Amino acid sequence: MSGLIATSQITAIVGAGVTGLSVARFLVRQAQPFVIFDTREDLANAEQIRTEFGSGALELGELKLESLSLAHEVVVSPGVPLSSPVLLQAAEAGVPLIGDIELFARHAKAPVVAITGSNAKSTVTTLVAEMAKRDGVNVAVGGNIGVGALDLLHDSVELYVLELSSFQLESVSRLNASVACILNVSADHMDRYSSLQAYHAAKLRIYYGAQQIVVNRRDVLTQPPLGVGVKPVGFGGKAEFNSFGLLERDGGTWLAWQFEPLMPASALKIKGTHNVDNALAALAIGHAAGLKHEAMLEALRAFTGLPHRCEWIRNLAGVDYFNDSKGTNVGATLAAIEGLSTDYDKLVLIAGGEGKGADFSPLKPASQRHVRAVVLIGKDADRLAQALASAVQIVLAKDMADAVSQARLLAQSGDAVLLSPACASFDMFNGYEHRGQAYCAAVKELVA
Ligand code: UMA
Ligand code: ADP
Repeated sequence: MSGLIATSQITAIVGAGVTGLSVARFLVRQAQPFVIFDTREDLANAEQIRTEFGSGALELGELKLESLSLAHEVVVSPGVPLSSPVLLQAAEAGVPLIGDIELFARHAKAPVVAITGSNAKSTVTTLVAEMAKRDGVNVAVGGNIGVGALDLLHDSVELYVLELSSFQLESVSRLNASVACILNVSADHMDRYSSLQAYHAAKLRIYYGAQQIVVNRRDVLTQPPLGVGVKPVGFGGKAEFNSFGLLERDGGTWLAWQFEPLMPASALKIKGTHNVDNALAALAIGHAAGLKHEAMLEALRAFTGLPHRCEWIRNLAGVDYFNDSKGTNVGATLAAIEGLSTDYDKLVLIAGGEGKGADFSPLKPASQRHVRAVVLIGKDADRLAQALASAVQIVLAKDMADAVSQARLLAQSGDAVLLSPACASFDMFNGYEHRGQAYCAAVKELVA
């Protein structure tokens, strides 16, 4: 480790992104020495990092075992697979590999609400944080939602609400959350995991040491492993004991705690039946965290949703246009199709991009039922076309503007056009926000 004295007290931080820099700031506060490693030789903010943390605090280029094995601990960023050969060698050499969430769990003094799932994490995390605020709780929200968890640590915080990815959970030994929830499990990141079981196993780590557990009653993969010994609170499906579910009242559907109606589903501003599930999940998590029902219901009534998640953009010629650019895997797109289909005659779906090794075939039955036509873009357009062949009309588009204009021609009054790609965006865009913005711009440019 050039620039720092090699002692067993040095922490190696792998990755100089949001996580790595939050770890560095944390270690500065703890007066602990560290070196940040990043495999990108041309790291754009390298000089800024050296100015902030010292000239010897950053090493760029290939990770080397000689460097890592001098550390007493290696804090690995979530985007760096623990299965990288050099990390495996470091672990074999006896150097503990941890993540920022493990460090966070060691130091957080207030209760932690931990939320994972293949989809709906950001929506539910934001909702729970809004509920806590309405209840007068000083809440800090972060994790996979874009804010390093260690940046949240503060003595004044009364409740932490963390969105956690499978990548972050892989490197946690015992989170000890006050409330832990897996919202749903469907295949994602199959380019990183050897199987759905391996991905599922990473998600299940959220339950280790949890005082309360919230599960999706309609998704068996969200159940804790045998032996966890905590009776879960449930959400989803029909009203049931110890659960937040749905019941019919006065000709409408109501969100309910056990058999007590709380509010009509129609009072939610977020669209689609999948968002009704998200509201129930947030209620169950907030309830387990001890939040007052009244405050939680106020938050639900006010919440208009996050951008790029089944976000209504405009109506043109009797057709509603939705931006669900954050639908980056098959499960998300299925939920968006099924969630919106109840309100429209048919959908015209815009999909495609970088498929992350996904099997697209589960989209076929829902497309057959609810989709008039699919307009495909991006690297895996052909794989999607093969998976959906014979189920639905398929059109290929050269870019987003072309996709939107083709979708407009295909949609009929009473339909909705839905961008929900079931893919990551990096083959054509800088991220899902960029892709969503390109879609919104093209939709807004359509002339009446
Ligand atoms: N890097 C290496 N070697 C590698 C791979 C990456 O050195 O082999 C370096 C990169 O050059 C870069 C840094 O590591 O400088 C990036 O680290 P990272 O990919 O772990 O990303 P962070 O910026 O630390 O952001 C991470 C999460 N990103 C990922 O898990 C990929 C962010 O989630 C999260 O908000 C942030 O920590 C704070 O917790 C984003 C995400 O895409 C939103 N998450 C995935 C998802 O939601 O599907 C899991
Ligand atoms: P995440 O943070 O897990 O990616 P988001 O709240 O950002 O979750 O939503 C991402 C996408 O997941 C949405 O754009 C939508 O396509 C899909 N989605 C939302 N709610 C659900 C749900 N309850 N089940 C499955 N998919 C969902």
